[in-house]
Amino acid sequence: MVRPPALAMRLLPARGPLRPPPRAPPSRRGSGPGRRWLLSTPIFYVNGPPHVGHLYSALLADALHRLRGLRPGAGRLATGTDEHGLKIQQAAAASGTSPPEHCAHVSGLFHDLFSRAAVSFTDFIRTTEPRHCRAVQHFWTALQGRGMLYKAFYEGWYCTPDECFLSQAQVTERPDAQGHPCKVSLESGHQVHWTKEENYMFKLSEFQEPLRKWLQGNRHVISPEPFYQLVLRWLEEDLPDLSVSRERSRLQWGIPVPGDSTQTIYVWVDALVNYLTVAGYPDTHHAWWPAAHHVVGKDILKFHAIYWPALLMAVGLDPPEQIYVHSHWTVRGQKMSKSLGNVVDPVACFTRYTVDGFRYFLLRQGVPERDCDYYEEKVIKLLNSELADALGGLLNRCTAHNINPSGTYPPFSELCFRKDSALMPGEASGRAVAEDYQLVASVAHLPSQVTHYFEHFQIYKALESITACVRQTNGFFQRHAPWKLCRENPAEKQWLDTILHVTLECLRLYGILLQPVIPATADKLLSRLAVLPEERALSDVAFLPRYHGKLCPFEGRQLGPDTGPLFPRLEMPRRRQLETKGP
Ligand code: ME8
Repeated sequence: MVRPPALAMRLLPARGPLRPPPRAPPSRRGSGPGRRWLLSTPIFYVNGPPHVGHLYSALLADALHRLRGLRPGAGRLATGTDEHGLKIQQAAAASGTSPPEHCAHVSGLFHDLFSRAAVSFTDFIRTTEPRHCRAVQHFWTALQGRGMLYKAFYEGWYCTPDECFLSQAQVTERPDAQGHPCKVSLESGHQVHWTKEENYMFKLSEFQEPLRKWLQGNRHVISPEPFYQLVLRWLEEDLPDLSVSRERSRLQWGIPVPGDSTQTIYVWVDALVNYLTVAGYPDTHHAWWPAAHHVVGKDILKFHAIYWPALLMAVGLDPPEQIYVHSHWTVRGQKMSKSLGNVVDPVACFTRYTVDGFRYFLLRQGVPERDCDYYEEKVIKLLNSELADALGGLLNRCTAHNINPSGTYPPFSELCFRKDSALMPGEASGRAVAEDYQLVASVAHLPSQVTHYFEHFQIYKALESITACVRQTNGFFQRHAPWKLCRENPAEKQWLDTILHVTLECLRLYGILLQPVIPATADKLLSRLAVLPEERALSDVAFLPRYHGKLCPFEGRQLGPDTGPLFPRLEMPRRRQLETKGP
C-alpha cells in the first residue's frame, strides 16, 4: 500500500497556510516594450535519437523566440537533454556503453539536429553538467530547509519509460507481446513495476489550493485553453505527496541527495530544475525568473503545470509565466513507435523537403490543440502550393525581366491608387478597384494579426493568414494583368509601376513576417527585394507608406541579385503518383 501522505505529514511541524506567490510586475511580463522572456523546450531523454515530435517542440519555441526577437526586448531560448534516470541507465546498458558515453553520443544528435534545423537556441543544457548538478542540489537543500520534504516508505507502481509513479487507478492490465498479462500505465500504455522503498516525499498535497488560486488568477498561463481546463480538473482530484528520490542501490545514474548517500534525486525534479539552471540559479536567476515560458508536449503537462509550480512555490519562487502545450504528431494515423517502424527521422525530411520546407510544414499544419498527422504527400502538396507556387510564383512574376526590365522597386502613383479615405463619394479611385483596397487593408492588418496569433500559440493561424494574403496578392496581380500594359504609354507605365510597387510591398511584409518560420527563405526573399538586414524588424514593417502620403525608402532602389527560384517544386513520390493516376 502507498503510505497515505497525510499520515506522514502529521509528524511534521505545523505551518501556516500556503499562498500563491504574487505575479511579477507587468513590465517584466512577456509582452510590451522592454519585455524579457526565457523560452524553453522540454529537455529530451537520451534513450533514443531525436524524432519529428522533438523537432516540433523545438520549432514552436524557436519560431516564438524569433518573432519576439523582431521587437525590442531581451530573450533567451533554452533546449537540451535529460540524461539521468533508470531509463537512461538501461538504454546505456542495452547499447553496451557506459551512461556518460551513451549520453554524450545521443545528446550530440539532438544538438546537431537543432543546429541543422536553425533552432536559434542560446543555451543547450545537459543535466549531467556540473552547473546543473549544483543547481539541483541547491534546490533540494532549499526544499529541505523549508520543511517541504520528509522520509517515508513508498510502495506503489513505477513506470520506467515514463519515469513516474502511478496510483492503482492509473494502472490497467493488458497482454504483452507474448500474450502474458502485464500491468501498464493507462495513459501511456507502458509497462509498470511494483516498487517498495524508503524515499523522500515532497509535500505536494499542501499545494492543491495555492495551485488552484494561481491558475484562477492567471487564466492565460496555460494555453491553449482546453489544457488549462484539464489542469483545473486534475486539481479537483486527490493530490497525494510525491516521491522525489529513489534508493541509490536501484538508481546510481542520477544526482545524489545532498547529505544522504543512500538516495538519488528523482529524475523529474532533476529535469525540471534545468529551467532554473539556464536562468543562472542559484546566483543570477532573478534577472530572468519568473519570465519563463515553457513549450511542452501534452504528455508532460502534469509535471509542468502541477509539480513544477508547486516545487517552485515550495522554495519561495514564482511559477513560470507561461506554459504552452502542444499535441502529438502521428504518422498516417498511427502513433510513432520503434516497434511499428514508423518513426520519422527529421534529418531525412530535411533532405527531402529542405530545412525551411519541413519547418514550414510542421508549423503550418501543427495545431497545438489536437494531434496532427504526417505523411509525405501532404507535405509535398502544401509546400508546392504555398511556398513554390503562391509565394515563389508571386516573387517571380513581379521581378521577371519582361515585366520589370529595370530590376528596381518602381514608384507608386497616388493618382492610380488614390487613398480611399480621401475620395469623395462617386469620385474615381484612379485604377484601383474595391478588391485592391481590401488587399491593402488585409496586408496592413497582417503584422498585428500575426503577432497576436504567435503570442496565443496559434502559429498555424498566423501562417494561414499570411497565405490568405499571398493568395489575395496573386489575385491582385492577375486581375490587373500588368503584362498587358504598355511601358511606352506614360499613363499605363505609371499604373504598371504601381502594381509592381504594391506587390513588392506585400512581398516585403511577407518576408519580414515569415522570418521566424522559414528564416533562410525569408532571407532570400528580402535580399532579392534589397531589404537590408537592419530593415527587417517589426518596427520596419510600415506597409505601403506611399499610399499614406509618406516616403518609401525602397522606391527606386535596385533589386537584389536573382539567385534562382525562391522555393523548389517537389516531386510526388513515384509510387503514389501511379496509385492516384488510375486506370
Ligand atoms: O518527457 N509529437 O522527454 P521526452 C509531438 N525528459 N511532440 C512529441 C512527440 C510527438 N509524437 N513525442 C515527443 C521527457 N514529443 C522529459 C522532459 S522536461 C523538464 C523533461 C515531444 O524525450 C513533446 O514535447 O520523452 C514531449 O513533451 C517531449 O517530446 C517528450 O520528450
